[in-house]
Amino acid sequence: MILKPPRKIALDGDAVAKEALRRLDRPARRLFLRRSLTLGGLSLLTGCAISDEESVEHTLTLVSRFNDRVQGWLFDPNKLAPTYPESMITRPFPFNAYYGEDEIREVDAAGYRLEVGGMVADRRAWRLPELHALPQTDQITRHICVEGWSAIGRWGGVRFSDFLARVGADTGAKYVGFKCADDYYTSIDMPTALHPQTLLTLSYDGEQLPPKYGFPMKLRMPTKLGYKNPKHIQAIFVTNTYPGGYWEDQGYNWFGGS
Ligand SMILES: Nc1nc2c(c(=O)[nH]1)N[C@H]1C(S)=C(S)[C@@H](COP(=O)(O)O)O[C@H]1N2
Ligand SMILES: [Mo]
Repeated sequence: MILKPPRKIALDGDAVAKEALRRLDRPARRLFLRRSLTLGGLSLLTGCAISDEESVEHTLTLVSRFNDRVQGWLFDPNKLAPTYPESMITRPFPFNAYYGEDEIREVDAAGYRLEVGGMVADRRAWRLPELHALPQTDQITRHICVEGWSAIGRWGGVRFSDFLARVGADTGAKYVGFKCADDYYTSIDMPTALHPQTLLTLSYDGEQLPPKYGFPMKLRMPTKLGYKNPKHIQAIFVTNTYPGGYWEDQGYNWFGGS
């Protein structure tokens, strides 16, 4: 019988530590600035030994989750994102999705029901007119996409904190998750869900939200990057189980603050 030699991986500790440091967000990086981050230090930070390629990937994922925690600690629930005058609205406002404009989802208004689930007292589904009957507000804010563009737009709708209060959400829960009419999904932290500028939007620039911008509804958060703002929302759920997201599960940072 021939015994296979143990798989030997030349792991460049310095390179891994450097990559981890690069992936630490600015606020988290600041915490480490005075110390040099070594492979040993990384193991301490993430609580696991780093010995092969797989654990390198795992470690870098943990670094990203560590970034989430730091962003969560630093998030100020009372600090408002900048708002802009009407004259600064970007026209036309860009479209973006994980598919092209020829595949924009068309959601049927009459049959639409917003499902509400998880840690809420009232799991009744909502029809569009019921959402329009809630107090509405609007804001002109900047949307920042990690693909390298930003644009100013005007969205109107229901303050998400009002909606969460209506459905009797457990605001002590960690996450609010979203499922969309396409294959998109994402989730946010509860402090951001309750932020005064987080809106369940039904309109864009004074008109009913068009399909390209997420009809019938988009969650708009000027405190978060574009990919955290789900369009075509079909279900909202409150949970303590980490729900991830479409891009987040492919390596984008989960907190995604802007
Ligand atoms: N349902 C759904 N929501 C989504 C996406 C998507 O592909 N599907 N893309 C996200 C990304 S990456 C961006 S930048 C914004 C784009 O929104 P806009 O088309 O209104 O500019 O939607 C976000 N929400
Ligand atoms: Mo984006």
